Amino acid sequence: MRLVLATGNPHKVQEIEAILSILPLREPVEILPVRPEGEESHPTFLENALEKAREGFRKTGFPTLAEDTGLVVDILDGAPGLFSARFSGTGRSESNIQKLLSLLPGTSWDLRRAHFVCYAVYVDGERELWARGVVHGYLLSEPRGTQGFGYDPIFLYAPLGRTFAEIPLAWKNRWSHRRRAIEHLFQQLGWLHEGRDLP
Ligand code: ITT
Repeated sequence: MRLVLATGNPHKVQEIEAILSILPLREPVEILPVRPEGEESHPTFLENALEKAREGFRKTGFPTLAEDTGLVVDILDGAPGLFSARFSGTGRSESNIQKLLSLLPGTSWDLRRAHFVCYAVYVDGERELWARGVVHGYLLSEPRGTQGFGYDPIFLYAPLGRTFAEIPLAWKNRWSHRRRAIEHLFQQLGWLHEGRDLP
């Protein structure tokens, strides 16, 4: 089956292809990336994801998957949140990270709680379905690791004691917000064999 993926972010394409390769799909899914043109100006992640998915379906006529993701920091009232991509105004991850670190008020772990949230949406002209995935962690005071993208180098996944940039993609995909959202979405669609142990 062909599934359009409405995103302009090549890292997401790579991650989602890898996630699909580990899910117990009833039939193979071929990803077709299409770049959305909308502004992501809605007040919620869900509405932003919905707009991207609807646009992908409108342009291609194929069932479309889109997702909107953000890093949510409790002590900063949820920032960078919806503004995760353009937090520093440059669009560069290094600058976004530096701005975020400069805003953190202290070093205690309690002040450094954060989570990634991902809303994944599926649109096919008849159905519009969505699912949410979350992963909790802590922000380090300096980036560590070279894998992943975006805020991964400062996002410490506590059970491993490593950042998402210090582990292989296959590991990130076991626990990530994106994996959880997509797996739940595909369960709703009935695309997964049930009852199998997943990696
Ligand atoms: P599309 O909207 O075209 O899909 P985007 O890069 O604008 O791509 P989002 O708005 O969903 O995607 O994501 C906002 C930013 O959040 C993104 O640019 C990254 O900096 C960061 N981000 C998203 N997913 C991430 C992940 O898994 N790990 C680290 N940072 C992530």
